[in-house]
Amino acid sequence: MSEFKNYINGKWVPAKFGKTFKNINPANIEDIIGDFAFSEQEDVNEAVAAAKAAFKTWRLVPAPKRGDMLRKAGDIFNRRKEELARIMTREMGKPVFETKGDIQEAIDTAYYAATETRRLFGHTAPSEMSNKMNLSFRYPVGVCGIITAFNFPIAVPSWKILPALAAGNTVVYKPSKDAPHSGVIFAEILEEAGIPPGVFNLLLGKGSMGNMIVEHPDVNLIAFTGSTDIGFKLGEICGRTNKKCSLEMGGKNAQIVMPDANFDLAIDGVLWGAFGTTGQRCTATSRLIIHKDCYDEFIGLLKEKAETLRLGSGLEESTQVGPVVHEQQLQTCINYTKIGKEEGAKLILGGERATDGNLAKGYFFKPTIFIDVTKDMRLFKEEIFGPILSVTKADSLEHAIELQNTCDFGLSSSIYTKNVNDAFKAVRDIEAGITYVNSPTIGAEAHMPFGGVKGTGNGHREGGWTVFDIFTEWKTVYIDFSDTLQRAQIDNY
Ligand code: UN1
Repeated sequence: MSEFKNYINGKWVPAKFGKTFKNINPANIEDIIGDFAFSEQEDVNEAVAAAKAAFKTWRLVPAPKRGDMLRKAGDIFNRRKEELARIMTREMGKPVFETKGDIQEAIDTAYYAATETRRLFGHTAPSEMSNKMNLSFRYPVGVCGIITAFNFPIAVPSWKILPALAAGNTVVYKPSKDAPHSGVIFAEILEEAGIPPGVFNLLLGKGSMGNMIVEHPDVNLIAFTGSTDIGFKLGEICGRTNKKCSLEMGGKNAQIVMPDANFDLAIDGVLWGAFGTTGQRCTATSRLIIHKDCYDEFIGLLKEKAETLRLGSGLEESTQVGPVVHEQQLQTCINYTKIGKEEGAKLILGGERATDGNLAKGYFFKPTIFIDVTKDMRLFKEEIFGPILSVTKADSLEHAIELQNTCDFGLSSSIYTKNVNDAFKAVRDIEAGITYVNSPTIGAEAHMPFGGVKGTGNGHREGGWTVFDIFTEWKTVYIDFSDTLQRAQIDNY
């Protein structure tokens, strides 16, 4: 049995009390991936102390030199892409073509962050007074606690860890308990890229250990991706302890289809959006809002194509949809199917566990479509994080946008139409951090801001240039070379 350790202060170490936990392949629960360190408070203390000590020197390494290491990390991700994709698929389920895309996002992020180390622009501005200069620059926050989910086990951590390091912070990273092997590979790659001991530390373990990181007084910043429930709890701790905190949480993303849309394109879009990653994306299309003039026709075509989706182990070439991540998630899908039926929505596809042949060995749930879902139903409102799509009828574009906005979340959104006026109205009026026109709700690119409004986020954006607003503080500098005391707002007016 393989054993996987923590990476603290440049060394691979077991959890202090020697405890471990097992992780299994969700496509075949007889396939045990290994024993992973089960970290507790002592391990957290050690990792945070290492990160705190390393910050003293790492912050002074010239940013472009830090960038050189990140570029190298990007090269290693690229070199290990095939091998790593299979490791990720084995532990979290999505097909290999998707895990390769996940790694590509990390490669893009690494190269982008490396380049930003030569920019990280500040601002200069005129002074109110003579012989005085005003400037401002970014500086690192300190020790960053980074906590992520299983569904993008390389991409999402890379969005946080790589810019954090680029900006001169040090990191304590807790990957999901359902994707710890990917976390181990992440650490291996940063080690090989030459990131010095203590600058990046990996702690494997379960959810409660995340709380210990957030509570630790020497952690200065928390960046979290995961459920809204947990995000809100971590946000409360950060409020109480006055930590900088960036939260990326749930979604209930809708795709709108107008009668003039290219239906083939819109169907491919919604199938990829709803059932890609088995619906386990915060950007997944979990609601489809169809204009009444094409409602019946579009549903007919959608069902026909959705029936052809191939379920299976993500390690098999032909698989389009993998398993859900664990038994609890399977149960959630079963429960929501029951809820949907009780609420009066009409089930037209799936709605049950898939057990044919080898599928019985894993947590497979059939791609599921409910139609005639109304805005008061739980199916319409709650994030399921599984392959369940709710379809709702809209009377007009305005009604479709209103339905899309009737939601506690605001991450991603999409509209399919050929009418440029309708597209721009949707872009303007949809309440979400991301709107796609004629493409699905998933597909964020590394160099653009990523994040959401309402219950999805707390005002931050990862990705692109905006991620540095999370991982840096501003220093404002006034330089007076007048040789006199110039009292601002007093002597000059
Ligand atoms: C997530 O679901 O947590 O746009 C991130 C996308 C991906 C990232 C999703 N590039 O769907």
